[in-house]
Amino acid sequence: MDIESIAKPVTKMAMTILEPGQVPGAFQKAFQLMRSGRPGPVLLDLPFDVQMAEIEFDIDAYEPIVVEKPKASRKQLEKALDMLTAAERPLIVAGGGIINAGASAQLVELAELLNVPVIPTLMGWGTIPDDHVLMAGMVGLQTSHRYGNETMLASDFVIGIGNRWANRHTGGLDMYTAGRKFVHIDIEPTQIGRVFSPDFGIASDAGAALDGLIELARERQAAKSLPDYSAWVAQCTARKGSLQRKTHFENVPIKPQRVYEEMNKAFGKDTTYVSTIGLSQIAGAQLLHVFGPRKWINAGQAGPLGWTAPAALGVVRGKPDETVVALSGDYDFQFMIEELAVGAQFNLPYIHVVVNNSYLGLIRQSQRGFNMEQNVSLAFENINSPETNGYGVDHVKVAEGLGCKAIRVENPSDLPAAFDKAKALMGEFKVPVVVEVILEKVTNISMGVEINGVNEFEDLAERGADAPLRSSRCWTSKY
Ligand SMILES: Cc1ncc(C[n+]2csc(CCOP(=O)(O)OP(=O)(O)O)c2C)c(N)n1
Ligand SMILES: [Mg+2]
Repeated sequence: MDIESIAKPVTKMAMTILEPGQVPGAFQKAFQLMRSGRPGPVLLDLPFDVQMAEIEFDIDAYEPIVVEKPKASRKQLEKALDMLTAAERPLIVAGGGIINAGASAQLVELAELLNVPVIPTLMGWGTIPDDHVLMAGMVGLQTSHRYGNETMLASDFVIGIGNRWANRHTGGLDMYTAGRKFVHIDIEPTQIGRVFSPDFGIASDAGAALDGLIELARERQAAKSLPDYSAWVAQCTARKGSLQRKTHFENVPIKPQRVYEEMNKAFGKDTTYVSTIGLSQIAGAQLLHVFGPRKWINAGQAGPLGWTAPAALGVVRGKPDETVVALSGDYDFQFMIEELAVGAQFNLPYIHVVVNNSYLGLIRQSQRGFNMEQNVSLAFENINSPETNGYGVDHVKVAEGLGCKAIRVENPSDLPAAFDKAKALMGEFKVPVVVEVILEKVTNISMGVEINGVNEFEDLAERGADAPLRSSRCWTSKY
């Protein structure tokens, strides 16, 4: 099988090593490539005869090839900062490159020095904590906040750092770019100008750029030459206070918005969420709160169904002392459900919230208007598990059969007790604990095709009690 050709489009390098003498060099190259620029996988295929061959190799004399990271120069950063400070309503778009660079603290420091609001992307979520006064909301067509989109539309300048202007962040480019100037900083030079031409682009590691910008901002602060953005920040904060979605629904079957409200209540700021795709990814990003880098582990726009469970196991392994909460739709969960047994076998405890709408909900929503809903239902009459009540697979039985613990919730008022019990079970049995929430089957989650045209299908928050777990510091007296 020609695995090299199969893997090429989804790796940074794919190579079948045919000569044993090429092994050291191929590994040397592979390690350098996977770590340079935007990190990513490489594939080395070792045929059996190459695996078994003996070669001359002196490990003591081996040197890895240095991973070079481009660094913005002072001159470039001066220009970027001049452009920012010439603006009246600037924003920083913070991408996942900042997390990769381990530079979230510098991002917050720069934002505070300049007093400029920050829009994290889906992959940059957590670079600035959700309850920080300068966290201005996420922007986009799906995983975004109402206040984030309004703030982007009100801005006149954007500096993007470690981001890629993904189409679900920008929506239509005319709407996204009209009336504002852009600076783009990314580690990968070919990303600059790929989506639209910025007014100024810099190829740089996000951490190096932030360090340089902080130095300049400090100098200008000392010289009292930084503009005062407090009025603009106050406008952004007011939008954050007034443009919320309602979460406090009491319906049975449960509305998804309520699940996220209860999750925000049940899980502390140290929680790491893991999510992949579907309406749960979208609604989760709209309504959950994330308070630090690497606390939102997400497949971004790739969205490979089934990723959540194995990814969560990896996160538990990587962060053994932290609370890990995975979030899946019913189909995402079923895709790799057998991985739960790995968690049971190796004592990898986490809570897996399964929001079961008995539908491929995102697909159903996208097919509205085509009368195709019957093709995407996951429900069946499970006559041997009548308690599933038309919702198909008995996830509680399957999870228990795989050595895990599981709880089913059908009433929103039972959610707090279920999350408490899940935490206790996780502590006692050291296995994955599934909390299956039976949702209403048909829900449409906010989305649209332009950032000024996101459709809201549910009621919006009109008073504080409608959205009691909004980012508290930023909820103004309007309600
Ligand atoms: C491997 C794979 N196949 C197909 C898709 C397309 N897809 C995206 S969301 C979705 C439905 C997901 O259903 P579920 O996990 O129940 O989530 P819901 O939208 O109902 O919350 C599908 C089929 C995908 N992202 N990945
Ligand atoms: Mg579903």
